[in-house]
Amino acid sequence: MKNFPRLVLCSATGASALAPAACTAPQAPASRPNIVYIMTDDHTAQMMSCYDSRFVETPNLDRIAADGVRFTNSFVANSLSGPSRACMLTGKHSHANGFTNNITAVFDGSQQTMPKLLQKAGYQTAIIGKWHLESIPTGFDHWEIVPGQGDYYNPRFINEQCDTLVNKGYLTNIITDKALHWMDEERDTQKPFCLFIHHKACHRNWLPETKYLSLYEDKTFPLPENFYDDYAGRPAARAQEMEIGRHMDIIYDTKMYNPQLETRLKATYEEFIGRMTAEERAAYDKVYDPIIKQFYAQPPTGKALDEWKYQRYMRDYAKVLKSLDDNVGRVLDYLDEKGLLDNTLVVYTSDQGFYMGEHGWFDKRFMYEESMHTPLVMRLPKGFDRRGDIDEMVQNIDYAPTFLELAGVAVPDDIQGVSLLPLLKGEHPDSWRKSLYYHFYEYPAEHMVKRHYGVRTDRYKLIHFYNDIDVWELYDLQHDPHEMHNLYGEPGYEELTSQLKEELHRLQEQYHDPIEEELKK
Ligand code: SGN
Ligand code: CA
Repeated sequence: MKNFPRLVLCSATGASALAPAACTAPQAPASRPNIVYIMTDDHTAQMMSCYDSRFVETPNLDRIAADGVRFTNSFVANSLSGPSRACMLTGKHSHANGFTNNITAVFDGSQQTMPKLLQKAGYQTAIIGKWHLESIPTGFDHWEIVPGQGDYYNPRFINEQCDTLVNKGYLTNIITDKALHWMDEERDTQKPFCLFIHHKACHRNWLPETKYLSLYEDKTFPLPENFYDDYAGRPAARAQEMEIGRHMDIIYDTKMYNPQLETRLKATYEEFIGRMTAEERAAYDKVYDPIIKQFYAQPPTGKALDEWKYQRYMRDYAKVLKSLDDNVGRVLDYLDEKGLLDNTLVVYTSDQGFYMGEHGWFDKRFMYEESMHTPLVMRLPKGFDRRGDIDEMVQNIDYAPTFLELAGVAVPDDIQGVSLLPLLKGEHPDSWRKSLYYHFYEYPAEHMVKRHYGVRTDRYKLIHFYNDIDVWELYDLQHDPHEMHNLYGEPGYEELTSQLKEELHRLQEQYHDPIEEELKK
C-alpha cells in the first residue's frame, strides 16, 4: 500500500514558472464568475440517481443537474486517479502532461496548469482534499491536501506550511468544513475564485461515517446482468485481478475481520480502523460484529459467496456516498445563502467511473464504458441559459480550457482539450469532436489491467491491448452496450476496423502520442 508515496515535502517545484506557450490574458470582464469544482474519487454514474435510479438516491448531486446541465457522454482520458487529475489540471492527455500512472509518475509542478493561468489572471485558487500527484501543489493560493489516498477517519492533512496534521472526524465532512471556511473567512472577497474540492469518497475500502453505518443494511441490490461474465473472446478482460468473487479481500474490502485469518490486506484494514476513536470504533463494531458473526457461523461458498460480497460492497459504497451527497448539499446551501450561486459555475464530477459488479468487477482502469465514463453535472452562472442534457462527447481534458475561457483567459495553443462554453451556451457546433482518445499505462500493477489505448466514437470502440499482449477489441455500443462481444477479426467488420484504425492514428498524431512508433521499435 502506497500511503506516503513520493511526496516531496517542501520541495521547490517552480511554483510560478509558466511554459512558454502560455498567453497573456485578454481584457477580463468586470464580474468574472467563480468556479467551484467538486471531484470525488471512484464515483460512478450508476450510483448517481440523476443518471441511474436503480441503486441509490443522490438528491443533492441531482440538484446540480436539475438546476443546470447533465452531460450524458462524459469521459476520462485515462481511468485512474493521478492521471485523471493531471489531465484535468493541464488540459492535456497523460503522455503530454507526463503523469501516466500512479506508481512511478511524479507531477512536474513547473509545467503550465489551468490554476496557474487563472491565478495569473487575478483569480484566487485553492485546493482541498485528495491531490495524489506526488509533488507539492503549485498554482494555488491555498492548499490543504491529504497524503496519498487519505484516511476516512481522523485524517492526516498536509498544509501549505508542509506540516502533517491530524484532524478529528470523518474526511468527507472535514474537506467540506475546510472548503466552506476558506470561502467564508480566508479568501480575498475582492477577487473571483476557483476552488477545487477533492473528496476521497467513494474510494476503497469504503469506510462509512458512523451515522450511516446501518443505512442500506436491509437493501438487496440487483445483480448486474453480466455479473457472471466468462470473458470469452476477451483475453485482456480475463487477465485482470478485480473480480468481486476472486479478488476482493474478505477482511479489508468486506470487513469480515477474523484474528485467525491472514489476508493480503488485513494489516491495512487494521491500520484504517485503528484510526477510529473508541467511540467511533464502538459504533462500527455494533453494526459489523453481528454481520461478522453470522458470516463465519455459516460461511457462504461459490456463487452465494460472490453475491454476498457484492451486497456488502454495494451497501458500504452507498453509505460512503450518502455522506458525500450531504456534503455537496452543504456547499450548494452555502453558495445560495451567501448569494454566490448566480455568479458561480459549480461542477460535479469524479476522477473516473467504476464497476459496480458489471463483468463481475470492482475498480476501473479499462476503456470499457463503466470506467471510461465519469459523471459530470454543472450548475451554470448567470448568462448561460442551457438546461437539461448535453449529449456531445466531452472529456476531462476539456475542463481546463472551459474554466480559462470562462475567466476570460486566452486558452494556450498547446492545451489539447476543448472549451465546453459553446455547449453551455446552447450551441451544437458542427465541428464538435466525433471521437475520443484513451490511453491507460499502469501495468503491471494492482488489478493487472493490461496497457491499452483506443478510440471511441458515438457508436463504436476500438481498443489495442499491448505490452505483454497484442490484442485488439472492437465493440458496437449500439448493439452491445455492455461490451461482451468482441467483433475484431469477425467477417464483415474489415472496413469499419480500418476506418477506426485510421481515426485512432489521426488522434495519436493530433495529440502527439508516440506509442505506435515506440511499439514498432
Ligand atoms: C489503491 C487501491 C486500488 C486502486 C488504486 C488506484 N488499493 O492502490 O484498489 O485501484 O488505489 O485508485 S488499496 O489496497 O490501497 O485500497 S485511484 O483511484 O487512486 O487511482
Ligand atoms: Ca479514483
